[in-house]
Amino acid sequence: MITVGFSQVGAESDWRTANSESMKSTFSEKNGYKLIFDDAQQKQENQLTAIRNFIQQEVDYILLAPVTETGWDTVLQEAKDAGIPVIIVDRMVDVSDDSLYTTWIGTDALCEGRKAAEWLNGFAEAKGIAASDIHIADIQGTIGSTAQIGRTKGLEEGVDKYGWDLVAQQTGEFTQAKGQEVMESILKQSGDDIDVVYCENDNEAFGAIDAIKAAGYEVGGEEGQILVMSFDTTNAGLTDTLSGKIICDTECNPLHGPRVEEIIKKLEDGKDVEKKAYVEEEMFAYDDTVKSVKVDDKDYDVTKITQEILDKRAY
Ligand code: GZL
Ligand code: ZN
Repeated sequence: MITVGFSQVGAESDWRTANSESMKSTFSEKNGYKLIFDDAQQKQENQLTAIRNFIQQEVDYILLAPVTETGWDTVLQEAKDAGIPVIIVDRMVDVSDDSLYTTWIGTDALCEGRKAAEWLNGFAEAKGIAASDIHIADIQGTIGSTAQIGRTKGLEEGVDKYGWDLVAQQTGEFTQAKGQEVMESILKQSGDDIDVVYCENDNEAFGAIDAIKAAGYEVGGEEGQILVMSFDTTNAGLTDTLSGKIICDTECNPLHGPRVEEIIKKLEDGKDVEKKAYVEEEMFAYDDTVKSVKVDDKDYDVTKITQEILDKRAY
């Protein structure tokens, strides 16, 4: 029986729930694992406590989904001194010595942000919308998390490259409630002048859409409507993309359970594993105005979402 301690960020989003279910169904007793699952409610101090508990319990592996990138060196040194391999899942840690963790498996948030910015440029060009007419509100994720850092950077590069106007930038902490609250305050400050809301995950988008409609505006791709962009492509997010409430949703795949198990099996067999493993990701949109985007000389298809695609998805 392999004992695995998993320190997870918290149940802030549909994405996080899908990730947790993937980890729990993979590291089940019938699969030969004892999983100790700790939910940190988005607080780093709870993760530090959980990791120290895992060390006390002498687990075989520590899985860490870090809420933010910094502040892990000390506790990871304690795990290393205890001879317990640490696998970083989803977001990245920023540590002085990368021997403090065995490997990282996750998604490329900067690429996701760049894809979304290229989609917006393609959409604006196709619709003949001048860059100077694009006023954007960025509802950021948890500040200091890899997803927020990469998605924000991707947008800001687009703002610089295409001359858009970044009107507001505020964290929605990846939750629906905070996303709604932030959207309400941004609309109060500059409602008539918001053309695009760049939500750094689906749950923020759900909240932002409620706030936009409550303020009397419409969401969608038509003239005078507010474009709501999002990330995660959860089932609820793609359902909103099918109706056009979300105009484009960039995938961030949460199903890391089987990938982490594959790494553990290799480690159990004494095999080497890659230090980093990125997961392939797609992009979906309400319509086919933009059919593909180019990021770092690589082309990514943009798929117009349909009910049958939605019905077939794993999450
Ligand atoms: C992304 C992940 C983010 C999701 C959010 O890799 O860390 O955290 O985008 C989730 O939905 O809460
Ligand atoms: Zn405008």
